[in-house]
Amino acid sequence: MTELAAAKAALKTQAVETPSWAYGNSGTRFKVFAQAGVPRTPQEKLDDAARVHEFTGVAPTVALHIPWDRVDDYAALAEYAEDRGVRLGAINSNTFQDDDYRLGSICHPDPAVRRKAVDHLLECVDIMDATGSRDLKLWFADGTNYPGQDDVRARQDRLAEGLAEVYGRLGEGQRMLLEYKLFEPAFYTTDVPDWGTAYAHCLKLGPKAQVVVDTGHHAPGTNIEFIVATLLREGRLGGFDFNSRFYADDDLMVGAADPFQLFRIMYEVVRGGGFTPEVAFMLDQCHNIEAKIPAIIRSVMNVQEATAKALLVDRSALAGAQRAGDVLGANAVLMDAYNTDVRPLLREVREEMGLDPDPLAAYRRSGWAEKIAAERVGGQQAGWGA
Ligand code: PSV
Ligand code: MN
Repeated sequence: MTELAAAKAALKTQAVETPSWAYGNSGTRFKVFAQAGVPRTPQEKLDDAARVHEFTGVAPTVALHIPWDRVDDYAALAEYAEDRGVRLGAINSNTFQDDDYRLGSICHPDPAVRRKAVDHLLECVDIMDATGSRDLKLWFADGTNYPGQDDVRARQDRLAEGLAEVYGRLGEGQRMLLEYKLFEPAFYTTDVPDWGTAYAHCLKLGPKAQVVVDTGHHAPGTNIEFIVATLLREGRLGGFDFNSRFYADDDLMVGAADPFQLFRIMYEVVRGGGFTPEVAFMLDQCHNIEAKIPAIIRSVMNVQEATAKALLVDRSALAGAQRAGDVLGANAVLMDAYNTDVRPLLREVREEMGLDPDPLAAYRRSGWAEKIAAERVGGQQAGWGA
């Protein structure tokens, strides 16, 4: 197989998971802007996600967020998804929206609050049993705002204890993905602020505990691809929450702020053998001012473009230049791949998959946006936090 054919074959196997919350209304702490046609139910979110998969061919699963996507019958929801050609993906827990969590959840000083948080996580594993989901995604808003507010070491002990209980509940083939975030909502200390802390906890827990890299959760200037390379090397990269940031946790479309960074990350993924189903490629985005479904399609396409460029890196030429200490030559190999216009290649890939080569145009022509705007009238629109 030529290198191009191999790249095409790999691109056809790509899977990008879309987040249920990206289909709902979102905003900032200043304003949530409502949009016409936004889903009112988890089922309607799945209807929209099915369109993204229909037009891109590479978005077969949808992440749920509990309690935002709470339903009475999760097995029925999984069936609903399958009837529409998609599947339910990671279950995202939420231990940040109750008044009880003012001082934290799993790290809270009060054991009763910790119990409540861990019970929620255990409930999420029950949901995974019903949906057939493999991954439990854990992000904790836990931390402190003021020096001295709590014992930061004791908080680590509480975290370890809670995580161990949930780990013990994981079934065959299930995993927990521990997500880190530098700051926010806590402003002084965060209990899982970085990949090192997440990795240390995962290492103690065992192989079913993996680190998830949310691209928006780093300090400016952080070399994320190095973190990716390291976690892959250690067998602990469970997945990504893709999005873009200019300033902090902006949750903009992946590849919008820094497509070169996304390429560098995807190159390390490919280089490190991470382009497999063992690594979950998820979006974690909020489309506050732009139309949601086209923005999600655009995001999936941005991931495809970065992946295609990463797959096109001439690895043997690169290795040769690196061995020879040819600094400029090695850099040129990487830049050649990055500067390749892969859009014609991806159009071909889509045509070979029986898809329209232009997913955004195909979506626009489908009339789905007009249909949902006309039909989804009344009821409570889904929104961040609802
Ligand atoms: C936290 O900022 C986070 O990235 C976590 O993944 C949450 O589950 C998600 O955002 C909620 O949008
Ligand atoms: Mn995230």
